[in-house]
Amino acid sequence: MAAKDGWLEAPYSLEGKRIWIAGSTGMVGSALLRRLPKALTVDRRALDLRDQTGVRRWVLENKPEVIILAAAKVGGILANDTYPADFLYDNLMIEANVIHAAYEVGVEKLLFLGSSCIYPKDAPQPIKEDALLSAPLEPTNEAYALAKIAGIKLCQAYKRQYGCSFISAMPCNLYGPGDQFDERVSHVIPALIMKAHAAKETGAETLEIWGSGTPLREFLHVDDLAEALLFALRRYDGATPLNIGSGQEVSIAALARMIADIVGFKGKLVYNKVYPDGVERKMMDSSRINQAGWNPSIDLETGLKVAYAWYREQAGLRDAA
Ligand code: GFB
Repeated sequence: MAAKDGWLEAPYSLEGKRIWIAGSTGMVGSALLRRLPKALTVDRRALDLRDQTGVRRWVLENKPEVIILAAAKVGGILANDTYPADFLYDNLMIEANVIHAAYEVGVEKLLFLGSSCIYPKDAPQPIKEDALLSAPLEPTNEAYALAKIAGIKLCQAYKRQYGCSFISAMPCNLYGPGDQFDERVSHVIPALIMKAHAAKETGAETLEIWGSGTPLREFLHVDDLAEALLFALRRYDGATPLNIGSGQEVSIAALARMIADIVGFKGKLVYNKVYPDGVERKMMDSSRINQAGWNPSIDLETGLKVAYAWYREQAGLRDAA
């Protein structure tokens, strides 16, 4: 039974449950799979989550009892701004198909993952959950944000109309092992790790940073997020989405300096204002989950070192640093 503010009096047990991690090859999904190695997974070549018939069939055949919906089309500021149709369509289809199939098969619990970009561009900071839909969105990621808002609303609607235990979590900007290292789609951390490493290797004198360097971002290591999601699955059953942030805010300029130092790039950082800054600030208020007992454990500098080590490892660059 849900007690105050959606927190359960007795935790929900995941022990022995058939848990499906939808999106198990992504950064968040693989962090969850490291913690839930027996979870059900399905390869994207075997099941396209945008295919309603395929998703319905797979879910009815595999009968998960718990679903973590970590599958999404994601990308950095430029990818979001360049491909709004893909970000809106793919994410709407994935969410609608998985959430409806979860209802049809009668799962005990579903956790949907959103993003801090669902909140208004000029939301009061730190952003509380009740800022949702109170003002216009940031234009560079409006399509993705609208899709994620639709996902939250689907969870709330199935909960209200059918009593489903569908909850949603809103992480801040994430990074860590399994991130997308591809300049066209990367978020800022993998992009700068990749660019700083290449600049060091080629002996370049400058490193190009997009935008002005002044925007502030809150970053959370994906392993911290995975712990928070398991915490929420066991302890939370509220309709209101749950903010999950690190509480640590940094400017893009300071982040770029940190990454350059970790990678060992000694040249100059050059800001290219042709590229968008995006929202100036999006620091979330995560006090609800903090007060319930979850707190992050990986500070940004430690996490960046781990992310750089992972990048070198997977790119076969063991001797490069
Ligand atoms: O991480 P990022 O792409 O996402 O960019 P957003 C964050 C900031 O870093 C922006 C700057 O101000 C960028 O201009 N930046 C500097 C760079 N250099 C680079 C670079 O080389 N690559 C990238 N990508 N950025 C995304 C949303 O917004 O955040 C998504 O578009 C999602 O929808 C995600 O919400 C978490 O924080 O601006």
